[in-house]
Amino acid sequence: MKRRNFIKNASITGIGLTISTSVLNCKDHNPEKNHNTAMAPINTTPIVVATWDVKESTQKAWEVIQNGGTALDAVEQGCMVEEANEKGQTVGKGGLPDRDGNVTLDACIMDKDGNCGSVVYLQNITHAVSVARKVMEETPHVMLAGEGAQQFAISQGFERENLLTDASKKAWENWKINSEYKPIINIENHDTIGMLAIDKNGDISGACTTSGLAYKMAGRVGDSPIIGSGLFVDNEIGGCVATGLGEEVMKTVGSFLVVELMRQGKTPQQACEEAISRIVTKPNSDYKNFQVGYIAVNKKGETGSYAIHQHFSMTKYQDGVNETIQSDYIIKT
Ligand code: SD4
Repeated sequence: MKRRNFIKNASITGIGLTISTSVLNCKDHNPEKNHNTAMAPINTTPIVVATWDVKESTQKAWEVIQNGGTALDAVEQGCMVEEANEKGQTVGKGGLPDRDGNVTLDACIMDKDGNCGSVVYLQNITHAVSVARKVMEETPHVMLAGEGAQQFAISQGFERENLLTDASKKAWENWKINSEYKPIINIENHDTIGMLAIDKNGDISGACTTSGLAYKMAGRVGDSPIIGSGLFVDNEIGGCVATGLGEEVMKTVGSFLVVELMRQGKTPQQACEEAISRIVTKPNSDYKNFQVGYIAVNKKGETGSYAIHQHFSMTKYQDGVNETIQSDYIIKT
């Protein structure tokens, strides 16, 4: 094993040991010891947060919660708004295709009990997040891919649709003229939607849905459907979702890292900053040329968001106010 890889692996193991020890030492995490002292929810004030400026999506999720729905219903239905929006070229219908002209979707969802479902390389079905939920609820599996995922979706009543809109086809045809293979991260407009919500019971769920990198290689899958990378939720601690260059999020298991940092006592903001710093400080990191952004919420309803570059934003619906907030970022020059 190369030394660099050895050091990386050793430090990952180190984190694992720290976590296990803290879990063992913390009586709040020991179900046996706490048998008669059920943990009261710390926060019962609903909140919805999402990556980028997606106020219609957070509005929908908020309404679901106000009408008595669960955080799980809220994140699914909130994400569905953007998946159906043909003008959004990074999610669901109208998403930009891979370099061969095929629109392929990645999505996942995770509930308060730690259940999760995911679809990767899904074609011809608009609501990837809902298929992910069906994987979670109707199968013994966590992840379905490609043709199998599509067949499963159809068996669950989803309709086959052509997801490549005229606008996205045109953009792809223009890209092909100078088709240097260089997948683009959109750092200025909205992108992959990741959403976290706390419902009236104080329970947390999250979801993430995307068409992935524009003009990616056929078969490429990013972080968005990978539990622990694009999304992670622990109902005792909080949740995190990621956007940006999925390869870099996967290499650091970003969303899981943020939740574990919150478990160790960091605020959501501090945890997001630390996770971004891990990417930027990696040896030979090419961080100047890619974007990664995280948003997080903890059990108290405190939030954080942080990115490598400027122009990342988080939309937050809390106390009846639906607003998009520019995130702080690490590269100031
Ligand atoms: C991916 N993380 O497929 C997604 C894309 C994205 O901002 O979020 N772009 O890597």
